Amino acid sequence: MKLYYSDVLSPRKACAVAKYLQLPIDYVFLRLDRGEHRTSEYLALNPNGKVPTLVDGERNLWEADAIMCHLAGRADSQLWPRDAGSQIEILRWFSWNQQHFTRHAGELYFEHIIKARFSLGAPDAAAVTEAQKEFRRYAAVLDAHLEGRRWLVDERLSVADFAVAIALPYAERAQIPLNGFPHVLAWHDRLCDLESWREPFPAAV
Ligand SMILES: N[C@@H](CCC(=O)N[C@@H](CS)C(=O)NCC(=O)O)C(=O)O
Repeated sequence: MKLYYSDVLSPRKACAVAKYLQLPIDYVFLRLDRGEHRTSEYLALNPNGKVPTLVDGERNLWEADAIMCHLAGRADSQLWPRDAGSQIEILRWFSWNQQHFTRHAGELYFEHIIKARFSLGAPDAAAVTEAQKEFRRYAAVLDAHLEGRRWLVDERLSVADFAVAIALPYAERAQIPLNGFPHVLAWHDRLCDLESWREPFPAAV
């Protein structure tokens, strides 16, 4: 398997799961600042011109959530449980995360980290205020769900945890407001016990 990635948010999910599962993978780092994700060769694999992309035999797979599930399946891991009830729960969290939680956390990551890194100008104060407000709204939902639970689904670690928490390692630098959400913080601390979560990228990066 070949995993095309860069050291940014969405590929971080795929890299963290690949490392957690200790799968044999050829990692291909793409320099976004050089447009290496926009070459015709890469667009043939992923017409969106985004990272990550996984190539497994004849299959080209894009979208980090799908890649995590595929990797878990290849490793026969319960990170992507086999029973339909658990899978539906995970899909629910994937959808919620993309539409709400990491949508707003990702906006803060963009405003505070990506803009500085790629010289895209100063953070937009109005966008930051709005994203923080919306983030808090959904963080409250997550916090209530996590009260009395260790993990999001079925009381065991799953790809849902890797997906929903993905922006939280950047919380301080991205000014993602986690104060007042103790169960979210405790859950993220549990993830931080995993080396693959703290250090998801291959050593060269
Ligand atoms: N929904 C996609 C999002 C992929 C995505 O937006 N990747 C960003 C990095 S986090 C990217 O490739 N940005 C480069 C660009 O848009 O030029 C996924 O989850 O894989």
